[in-house]
Amino acid sequence: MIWLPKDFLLGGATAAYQAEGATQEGGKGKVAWDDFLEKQGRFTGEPASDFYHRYPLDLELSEKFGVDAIRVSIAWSRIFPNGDDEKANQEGIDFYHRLFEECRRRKVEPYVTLHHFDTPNKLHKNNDFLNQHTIDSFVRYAEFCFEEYPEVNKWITFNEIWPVSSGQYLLGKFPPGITYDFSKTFQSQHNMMVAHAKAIKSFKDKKYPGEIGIVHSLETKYPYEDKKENEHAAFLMDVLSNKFVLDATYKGYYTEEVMNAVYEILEANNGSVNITQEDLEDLEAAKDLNDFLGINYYQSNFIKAYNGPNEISHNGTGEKGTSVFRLKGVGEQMFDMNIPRNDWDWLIYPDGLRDQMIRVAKDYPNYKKIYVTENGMGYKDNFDDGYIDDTPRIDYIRKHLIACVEAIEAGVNVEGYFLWSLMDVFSWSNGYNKRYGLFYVDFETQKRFPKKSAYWWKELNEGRDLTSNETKEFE
Ligand code: BGP
Repeated sequence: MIWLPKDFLLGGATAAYQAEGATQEGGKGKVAWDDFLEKQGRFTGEPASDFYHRYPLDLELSEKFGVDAIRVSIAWSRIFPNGDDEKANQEGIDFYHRLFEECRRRKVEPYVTLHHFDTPNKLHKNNDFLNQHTIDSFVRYAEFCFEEYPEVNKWITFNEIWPVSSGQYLLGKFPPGITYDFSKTFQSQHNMMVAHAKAIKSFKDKKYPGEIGIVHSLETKYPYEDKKENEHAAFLMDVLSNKFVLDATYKGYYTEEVMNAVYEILEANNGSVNITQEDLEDLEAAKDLNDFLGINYYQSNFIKAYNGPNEISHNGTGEKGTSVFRLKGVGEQMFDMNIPRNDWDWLIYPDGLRDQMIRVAKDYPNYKKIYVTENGMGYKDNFDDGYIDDTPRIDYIRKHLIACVEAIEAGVNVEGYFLWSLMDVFSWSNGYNKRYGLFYVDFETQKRFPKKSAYWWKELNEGRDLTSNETKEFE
């Protein structure tokens, strides 16, 4: 038998822009995504899951189906419409008080993120986190929220530094849509880490109640086949997307090994990064203040050495086999492996989650505790008159929870798991056909329908038994 520990938290995750909709309501300011998506013309952040109006329903479902906690994010531009306004927007402030009150009523603990991909448009247009003014404005906004919402016990500064920076400046799938700019990618990662460090320092100095942490997306990088050059490529990819931000979080500086890799990548791509003494002092002062680390984990990658031109083709449609990811002087991601993958070419590899957690605990012994803050399976659910059989998703979740149990057995302090996503939400680069939720959302009527996984989840939370293998494997 495989048992999930009794006090292991089982939560569901959402994010403001992906769930709330109501992008023009309640005095909300614009974010860069509004125009970016409009211009792309495929889908927009409307209506999303209309969480702005329907949060009581989603919290009622959470209570009913054994969801102990919910990740939500505050939309910065609901509080400060331009990001740096002198006066905060009362309607936005009140909305989150109502939301947290409803969480309390339903006994669902909110884990609240301050930045989930949605810098207010005015700051974004002025170079987003490449600009010192955005760092200062973020810290001011964070302090405002700490002061305003004492009812919140769990704070997260940033959701996923690397995907933001790479989405904006490497892949170009996030606004402003810039590609292959390694300087901006490293600089914005570093600057967001400085903003994080300043925010948690202030949180601790002013002795606000509760805990605070950060969420990183950590995909484990394995060498493709047992070759020396592939091992090095996997290491470079690991630094680029994992170790650079982990060092900043827990060491308070970048180790020589990491900086050598950073310079190697930058040299191959004619880039540079500016890390000042003052920045390093900020990182150093914050390195032991993280109460927890959130790990978002969806996939692992197998990396082959690569020195050709940069080439990324992002699969944003669910047409299996269309992904390409090759970075000059870094490596190439291999997709056609003997490992199951979803329609978006994400390799389903639960061992990678276990290995990643063990690595964090080993390399960063001051980590305190880990939550898996996102994990889940993008799937084209079949509605079938309201009977939604998402057996492959159940299998996916079960296997990743087993990976958590294995990490715990190996001595890692893992205290909870948040499924991405609580209900179906809008996906940044895929729109509305990539579903993740326990609850199916009919985006036209905004009705919710519990999927098979929701019933399984409820039973799991009550019984804590992960052994059941009645679920079928992925093809
Ligand atoms: C994470 C983000 C989430 C969510 C998830 C799934 O990187 O934190 O916001 O979008 O990925 O990604 P996608 O919607 O691209 O499938």
